[in-house]
Amino acid sequence: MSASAKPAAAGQPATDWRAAARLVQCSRAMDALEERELVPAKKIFYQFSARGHDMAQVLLGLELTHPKDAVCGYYRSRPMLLALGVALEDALGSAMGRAGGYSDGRDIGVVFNYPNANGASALPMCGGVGAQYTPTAGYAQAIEYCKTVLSDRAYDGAISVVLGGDASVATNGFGPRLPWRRR
Ligand SMILES: Cc1ncc(C[n+]2csc(CCOP(=O)(O)OP(=O)(O)O)c2C)c(N)n1
Repeated sequence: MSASAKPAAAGQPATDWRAAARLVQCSRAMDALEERELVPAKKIFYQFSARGHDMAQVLLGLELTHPKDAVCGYYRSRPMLLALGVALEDALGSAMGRAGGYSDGRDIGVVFNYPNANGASALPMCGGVGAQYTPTAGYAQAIEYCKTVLSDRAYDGAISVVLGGDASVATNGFGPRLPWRRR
């Protein structure tokens, strides 16, 4: 079962508020289930609630309708991944270290890698705070390269999106990208 119900890709689609509400409620229900039952039962070892981040991520994720769009997030980015089309059982299975997650139980469950043949992808994430900015800048450069050097029209209009906490902008992963630090 997928929690996603994307609006039509053509033109400028209106927000599908029913899909958005369902995704936000799914995200909150998963956080609550983990916090109240799965962490106390030691069936999950890492829980990073996305509560309060969920609505903005879902609305942003539903807008990423270009097949070459990509987003890199961090450990609170599950609502975005649900909006991109990740199945609920995969999202939960990953956190529980079960088969069916992104790496069949070989990741820590809260960071994602979602190559999406049907729409926007999630670039590989990691738990290092600030590590998401460099791959996102690299993907933006790749979009520009494909458009201007390779003349690949498939990348016209594609964007590269990053999510991060406020403290992450103090890390070296973010800092070198600031223009006044470029020398
Ligand atoms: C490079 C690095 N340093 C420290 C940590 C430990 N750590 C995990 S979460 C966190 C706080 C990050 O705060 P912020 O970026 O504001 O995100 P928030 O969790 O508040 O949404 C820290 C320091 C880490 N994961 N990676």
